[in-house]
Amino acid sequence: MTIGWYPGHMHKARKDITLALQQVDAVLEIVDARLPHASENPLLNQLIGSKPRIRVLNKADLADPAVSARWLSYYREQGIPAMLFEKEDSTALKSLLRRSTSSLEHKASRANRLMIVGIPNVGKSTLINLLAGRKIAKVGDEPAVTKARQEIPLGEDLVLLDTPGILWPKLEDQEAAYRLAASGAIRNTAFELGDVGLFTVQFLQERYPQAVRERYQLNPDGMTPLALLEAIGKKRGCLTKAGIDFTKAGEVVVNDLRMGKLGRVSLETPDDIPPATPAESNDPAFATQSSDAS
Ligand SMILES: Nc1nc2c(ncn2[C@@H]2O[C@H](COP(=O)(O)OP(=O)(O)OP(=O)(O)O)[C@@H](O)[C@H]2O)c(=O)[nH]1
Ligand SMILES: [Mg+2]
Repeated sequence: MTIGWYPGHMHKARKDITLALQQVDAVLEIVDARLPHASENPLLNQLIGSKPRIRVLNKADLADPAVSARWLSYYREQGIPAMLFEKEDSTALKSLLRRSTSSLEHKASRANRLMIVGIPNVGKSTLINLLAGRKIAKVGDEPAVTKARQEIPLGEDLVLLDTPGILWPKLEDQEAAYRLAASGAIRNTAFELGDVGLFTVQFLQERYPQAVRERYQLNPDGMTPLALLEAIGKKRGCLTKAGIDFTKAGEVVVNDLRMGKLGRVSLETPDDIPPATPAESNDPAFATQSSDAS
């Protein structure tokens, strides 16, 4: 099944972000630390252009720390300012605030404007609330909670802009689309949970077999991914009159992954970045960050 999700409010939000960016001084681009490349939106990349920005690898508490360290070195090599973040880390919050305001000069005419952008459900509004020190932006454990841009003044000199999470019209890389779906960035009704559950089970078998043993008390060695999903479904009572309910079994695995019940799992490493096709390397929508951004 081909996965894609680009509802009308995202199209509207994209237009709104494009306009609002004209008045923005710096950008925090939030990606998911478990899948930093798949969760990087090429549309936003194009829109942000050369404005100062920091790529924030959020939900680092759910990602495999060894893999996160590899991502940080990868971005360092690429000259992309990036940092790991998780909502409980107050030291990282102070450092993020310091880094994101360091490039901003005081303006007599208006406050500086810092926009937070990223895919759905990646933690933008949570971060806004942490930066603001109060619960001002609506947060929720599902994609598309924020439907419209919101401006939050932080003292006299700074305005934070929360934005709706956006994806892009066609998810060309379907492997990446499955990672996005597994992570929670795409609404569950936009894909088949059985398919994404199967993808997740296969991934765990390959990279985190110990997590399967510990969580489900099953030995995944030598099993097909389908047999493993079936065994998990049987253990968790995901049954219909006709046999195993693969949608429910898929949901069990995907929810366990999203809630960190399988331990700290990264869904991709820098080695998983597909080589750019010639079309992509000429297309500004796929351009990586310009070197003058700090
Ligand atoms: N484990 C973990 N969960 C987080 C972190 N940051 C945010 N979350 C959770 O992620 C979910 C989504 O958070 P939001 O802040 O609403 O995400 P958003 O990017 O604003 O989402 P949209 O507005 O739908 O685009 C919530 O359940 C948060 O509690 C984090 O650092 N670690
Ligand atoms: Mg939000």
